[in-house]
Amino acid sequence: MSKNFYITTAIAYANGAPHLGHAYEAILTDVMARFKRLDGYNTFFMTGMDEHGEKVATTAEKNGMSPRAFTDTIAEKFTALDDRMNVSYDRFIRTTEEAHYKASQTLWEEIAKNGDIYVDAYAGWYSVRDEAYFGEDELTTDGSGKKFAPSGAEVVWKEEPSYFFRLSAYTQKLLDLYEQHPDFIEPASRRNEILAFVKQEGGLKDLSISRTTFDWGVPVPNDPKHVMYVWLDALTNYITGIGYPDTNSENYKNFWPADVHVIGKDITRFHAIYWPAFLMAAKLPLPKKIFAHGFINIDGQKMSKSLGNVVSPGELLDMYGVDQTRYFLMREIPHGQDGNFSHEQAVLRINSDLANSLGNLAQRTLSQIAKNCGGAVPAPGPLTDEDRALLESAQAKMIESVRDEFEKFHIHRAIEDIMRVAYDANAYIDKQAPWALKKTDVPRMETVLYVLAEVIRCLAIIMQPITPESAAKMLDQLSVPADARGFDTLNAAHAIKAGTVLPTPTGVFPRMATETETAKQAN
Ligand code: ME8
Repeated sequence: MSKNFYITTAIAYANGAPHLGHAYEAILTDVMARFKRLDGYNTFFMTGMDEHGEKVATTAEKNGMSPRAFTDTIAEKFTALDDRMNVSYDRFIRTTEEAHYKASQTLWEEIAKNGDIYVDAYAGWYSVRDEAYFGEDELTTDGSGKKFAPSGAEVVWKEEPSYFFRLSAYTQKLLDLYEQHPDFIEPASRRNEILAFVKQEGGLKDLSISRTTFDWGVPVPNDPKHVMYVWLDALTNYITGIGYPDTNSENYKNFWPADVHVIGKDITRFHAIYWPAFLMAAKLPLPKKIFAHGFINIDGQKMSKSLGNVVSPGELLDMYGVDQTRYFLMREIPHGQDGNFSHEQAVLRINSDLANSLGNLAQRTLSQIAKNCGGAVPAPGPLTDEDRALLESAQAKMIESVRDEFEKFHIHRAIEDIMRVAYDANAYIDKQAPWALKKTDVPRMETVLYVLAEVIRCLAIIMQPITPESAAKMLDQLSVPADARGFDTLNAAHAIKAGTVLPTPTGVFPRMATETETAKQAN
């Protein structure tokens, strides 16, 4: 039986071009999806666009376009960026798809059947930027009479007829869920926030789930004056994309419940409270985990249009390259915490880890094999303890610790484990000095180069999720067949074979000039 794995990103609002936060989330999710695929899982990775709601409708109007024509232009930007970043999604869902209307309306009807929807009138505060309702006690004022949501967005008073979801009935059920599945919300800091919110005095309040003052949304079944609250429709994307309401479809049976929804910390409440409550009401299984990543700051400051420090993903990809950008974001942003982007730090990491450590190791080893072993992997002689220790650390051992770290979304730690092997291999090559052995002990030189070729094979295989293109190049240079690149080959039984003919090596990870070097060149 194959093991299945279903992972999603949040679906981005179609109200502007993708920013670095979107790029980070797509890459993080892609790295995990690729890891699982290589680890033998039948994986489904979904990402997409959240196209309805007041925020999108207003932005489209400002641009003089119909919402649909406007969101088409935005969806194109997101898919182009994903494709450029090698984000290997299986499905890019758009909430304007016909199938999604059907799924959202069916989910609504199921919830209604359970008696959890009623009609009333909403009177309260709403933040269009967050597309969220807030209680008076959650707001702040600045003295001018304006009120603000915790995100800093201004709230407006809304009064309109509305359908409500009986969220209050799920307070205890949600608390039970968090208790029975302590890792349902990760990291723990986010879990604690949610617990505090659900445990608030009086429990959860019922949620307004329809709007009547605009029409850019999924019509409410049998009452088309109302469109669904955008979050109800948006969250449903996670089941639309795998075939809901056809619960007998192949994808639905394989992939629901999802293994993990990867989201940013600002939208934890919607995923950890509303989404499981809607699913409970519709009597559907719940996702296994909500992983909330942190935010990216620029040079220590929050990225914001008003601060003028918004870094576009395109700029980074142009400047550093795709794999380098992926590597840097995964290496620098610790599990679930905010991370910082700085140009200095990016260049430092790219040079020290990718160029000087991995790239240089491959270049030194492969050029010596080309020059001194006739371009074919040499045959090893008897192994020393040092040879064996290095080989073992790169073969079965490395994947074990890296897998453990991935399970916990500790990708920066997994990378540390991988880099440790690369540093050790560099120390080994320096100490063994195969270039000197060439004159004194050719069989030993061959053994050393063999050990290194095998260690590079393992490193390249395990780096595939993080730096897919460069890892593939390294594996091509070692003539590793395309069907022998899964994690099941990370062991001695699949070690590189002596006599394998290798193509002429070329550099994989170029070194970047630091700012001081660039400045010197300019003078
Ligand atoms: O919230 N750093 O869409 P969105 C890291 N449509 N991540 C960030 C970020 C930053 N600076 N800014 C935003 C929405 N994100 C809804 C989701 S899901 C059913 C509906 C993350 O375009 C954010 O946390 O505002 C979210 O996970 C994703 O980018 C899309 O944000």
